[in-house]
Amino acid sequence: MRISLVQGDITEQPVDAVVNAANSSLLGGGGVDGAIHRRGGPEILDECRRLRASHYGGGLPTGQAVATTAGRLPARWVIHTVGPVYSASEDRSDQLASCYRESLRVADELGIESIAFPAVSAGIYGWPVEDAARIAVGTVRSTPSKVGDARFVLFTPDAYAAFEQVIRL
Ligand code: AR6
Repeated sequence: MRISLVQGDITEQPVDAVVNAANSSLLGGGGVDGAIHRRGGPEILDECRRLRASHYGGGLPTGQAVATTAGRLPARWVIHTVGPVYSASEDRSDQLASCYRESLRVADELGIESIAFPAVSAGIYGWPVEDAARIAVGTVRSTPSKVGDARFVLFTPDAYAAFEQVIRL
């Protein structure tokens, strides 16, 4: 698997799947979630609503991932995953790692070749970006998958710099 970094907006990535840092309601929100629904259009929310009704009435659990159409995005699929809210008193790293592992598992189920990840939990959910980057890169590197092209798409220069530090190691 080739792992690369891009600074920019994940909604512009022409990849098979973009990963969304969603919340368990699957009904949208701010940050990258808001951007994906805005740019992708209502088809994504329609499918999220159907998934809630059929499988996730209680919400998509933290650390899990599920795919929908990508609507009008230049991608084929959106893989929604729910990161943990950062806690200084409890180590939730396994849940964050699970987001990346489960997204890759769903990607393999779909048979896709390229995937773009945001820095899950590193925005509204408050995860320190250096630590989020270490978990993200470490997990994607160590997870066996048939995906050939995995990109981390970082919105801010700070997030890009943090991922760049980690990826060199
Ligand atoms: N492309 C790539 N990265 C982005 C974009 C974008 N268009 N927009 C923001 N980011 P966040 P979380 C970065 O807050 O911390 C939502 O309300 C952002 O700079 O989107 O997992 C959900 O519904 C940060 O580095 O996700 C949940 O309620 C990273 O994406 C909650 O926020 C993640 O920030 C999830 O919080």
